[in-house]
Amino acid sequence: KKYNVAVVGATGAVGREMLSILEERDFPFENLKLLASERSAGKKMTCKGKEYTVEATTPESFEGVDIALFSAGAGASKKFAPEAAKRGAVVVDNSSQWRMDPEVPLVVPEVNPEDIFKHKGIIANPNCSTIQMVAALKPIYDKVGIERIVVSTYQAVSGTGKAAIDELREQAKAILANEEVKSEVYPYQIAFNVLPHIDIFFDDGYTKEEIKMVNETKKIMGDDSIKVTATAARVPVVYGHAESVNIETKEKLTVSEAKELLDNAPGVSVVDKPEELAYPMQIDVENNDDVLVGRIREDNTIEKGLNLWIVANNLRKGAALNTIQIAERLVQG
Ligand code: A2P
Ligand code: 11C
Repeated sequence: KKYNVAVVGATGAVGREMLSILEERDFPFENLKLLASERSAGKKMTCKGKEYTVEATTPESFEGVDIALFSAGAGASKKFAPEAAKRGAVVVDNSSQWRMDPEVPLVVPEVNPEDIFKHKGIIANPNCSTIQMVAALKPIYDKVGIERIVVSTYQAVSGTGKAAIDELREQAKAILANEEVKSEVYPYQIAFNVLPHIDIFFDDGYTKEEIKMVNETKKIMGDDSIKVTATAARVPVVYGHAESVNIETKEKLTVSEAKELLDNAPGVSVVDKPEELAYPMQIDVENNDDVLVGRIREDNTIEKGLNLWIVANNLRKGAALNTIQIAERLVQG
């Protein structure tokens, strides 16, 4: 069977990756509809060698659509995902809009694939920094349990979107040319700088990105008792998020046991040979879909603890690929 697929936000940083991944993985689509805002209507884009014309998104865009892949921001998802679902499409939504809705499954296929089939028209794709962390921690959780997670992130500007990629490149050029630096996407210069700030601030001092990691981890793992605390930072990197993750496990897990578990985990690769200076880096995931884990060490300050360094491509495993993997499971039934 072949499906009528719509990509909402097709012109964006994640939408473009979605088109590449639909092509690379030969997703069984019959018709493909590329949707974006009115600004992009009429623009041409190609997928599997065929040219498509981008259309402005309206509720009627979803007539006859079987699967709608959304990555056009929370506002567009709020407005259009229910319209798509109402017309019989299954929405796989990459925005933060529906993730914590109790009616909406929040899925990482390596972690909780069974939740896909509980959907009522909308399935949510988690935040990129959550996806790579839970994909790596799930095998450890299943084996020895996890009491507490302390995570600090080093996130690429592509997580913000295309405008932020342009801003980083332009600022870097301006600085090297001794020209004036303009910051429009971020409140401060991002080139040659690090911002301990992703998404909006809440009254308690945490950012929304940090709280997404806390809440989404519990929901995906199906365990509210896991303690999670996060600090999210933006670094001047284009593709790939890195995370320093400290975990306290319920039972003891040695470094070699952890390496073996992770080596056998789907979608995860261990890159951890300090003697050869082999560790995961953001430059390694530009063309690698796996979640890379390295720097695996025992935390000697507690009885049962590990430190890990986790890196993945935020636009692919963190967004477009995970979304399409959900759609693949959905059509496999
Ligand atoms: P457009 O290119 O027409 O602005 P990014 O995350 O890279 O900034 O991309 C955001 C994507 O979401 C783009 O494809 C953008 O389209 C799309 N988009 C933004 N707002 C809307 C909206 N209200 N309805 C549909 N698509 C939207
Ligand atoms: C970032 N994690 O890197 C964000 C991007 O909740 O879908 C994704 C925001 C979200 O900026």
